[in-house]
Amino acid sequence: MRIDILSAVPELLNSPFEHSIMKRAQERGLLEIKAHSLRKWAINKHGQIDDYQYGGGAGMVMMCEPLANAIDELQKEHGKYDEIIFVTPDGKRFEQKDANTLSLKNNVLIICGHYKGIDQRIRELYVTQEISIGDYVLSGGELAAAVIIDAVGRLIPGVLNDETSALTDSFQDNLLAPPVYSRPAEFRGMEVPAVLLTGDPKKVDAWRQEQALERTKTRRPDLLK
Ligand code: 6GU
Repeated sequence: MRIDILSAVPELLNSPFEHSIMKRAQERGLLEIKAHSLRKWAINKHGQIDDYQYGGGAGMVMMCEPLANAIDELQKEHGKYDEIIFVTPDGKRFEQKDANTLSLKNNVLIICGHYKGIDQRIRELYVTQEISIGDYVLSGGELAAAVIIDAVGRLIPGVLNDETSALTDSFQDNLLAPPVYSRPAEFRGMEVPAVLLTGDPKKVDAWRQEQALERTKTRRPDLLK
């Protein structure tokens, strides 16, 4: 999977993909991530990519031409994108099932907005999905893009070593994950639940299922509807 990102501040995306699972995904050739500075397509030598909004009001808008020229050039170079995603707090809220769907695509572009967002005509002409990562406002789309790429990247087949581990994540079956324990068996007087020490996989599975259900009931009853 190839993911291009268009951003006014691509430096914000320097480190999130250079460690751990995202690093491994790229090393294995399963994921290619490239952040592009929108300033490369600025309308003048001052690097301008934003302008005042028609109708007045506070906040700048990211202009049509830099975005359109960037997208056209990138599509000429890498082929037509399967999805062109604009990350924005007024988009559809991102969920695990969206990560699952996106992990099957080959070629995706993510546009990060800043200021008051991007010119509406770019949204209508190019964007195929508008995604928000939650009901709060970030100062730009870059951290949201990093969240989406991390959630999607780890689902690409071959990225996780233990293929089953994505299947037991919270949300994959609309349940939160159960508690987990590691050594020692007793810590500050607190013991690991005895069932986990039985070596009986059926009992362990049943306990985990019950714990997952219990957690979901108390913390996220909305998931059970
Ligand atoms: Cl995608 N962008 C920004 N700027 N803020 C957000 C968001 C996105 N999702 C939630 N808040």
